[in-house]
Amino acid sequence: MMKLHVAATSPRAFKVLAVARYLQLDFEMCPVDLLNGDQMKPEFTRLNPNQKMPVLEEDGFALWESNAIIQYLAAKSPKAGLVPSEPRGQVDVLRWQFWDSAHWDPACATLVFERLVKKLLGQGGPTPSEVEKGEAGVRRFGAVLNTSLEGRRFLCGDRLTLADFAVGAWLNYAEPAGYPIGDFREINRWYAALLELPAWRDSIVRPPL
Ligand SMILES: N[C@@H](CCC(=O)N[C@@H](CS)C(=O)NCC(=O)O)C(=O)O
Repeated sequence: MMKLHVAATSPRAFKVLAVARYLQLDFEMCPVDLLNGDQMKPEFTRLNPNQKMPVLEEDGFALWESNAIIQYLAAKSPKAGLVPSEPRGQVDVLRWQFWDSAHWDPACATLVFERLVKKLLGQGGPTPSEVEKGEAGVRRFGAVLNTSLEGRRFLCGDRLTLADFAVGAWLNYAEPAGYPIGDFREINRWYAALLELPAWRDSIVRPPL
């Protein structure tokens, strides 16, 4: 049985769980308690030397990096169409996954960390310069996302793909982490459509991280 090692409140875990549920794959959920330092334990470090979740484990195969994990999940159910079959469609999905890892994830994660996680860790209030950096990133890359969504139902066109899961996952924290996206109407319209997916709604776990 495939195992998913996750701290379910994290957007990086969310995308993995939501894709697995959308595809109706069988899996065992193995909770990783980050506050308790589970990620530092030798048995977890053997799965991911970076000591970070999520990790997929199956028959001696361990895969880390959430965007790689969802590619693996999608490859198990090619007919579901979360990755298009033709090359340009495939690289469009990959493009948004790389964009997420390089730009969107770091910007959103900065605000989630400063405004929510620090409180949980007892590390005091947000650092203004970090909040400014996170907000600037969300505004800058959010503008790109907003424009890219114009005239299309989902991020890569009219069909739901992995790109929607990868990029949209961070929007689950838009309100509690105060992302400055109120004026981005396309993003808000798109996110409302994602929330209509049962697999999406069922995978949102609060409280934050
Ligand atoms: N790029 C990685 C990031 C994974 C990551 O940063 N996970 C965090 C939680 S959201 C973690 O496990 N942190 C534990 C630590 O750094 O000690 C991915 O997308 O899978």
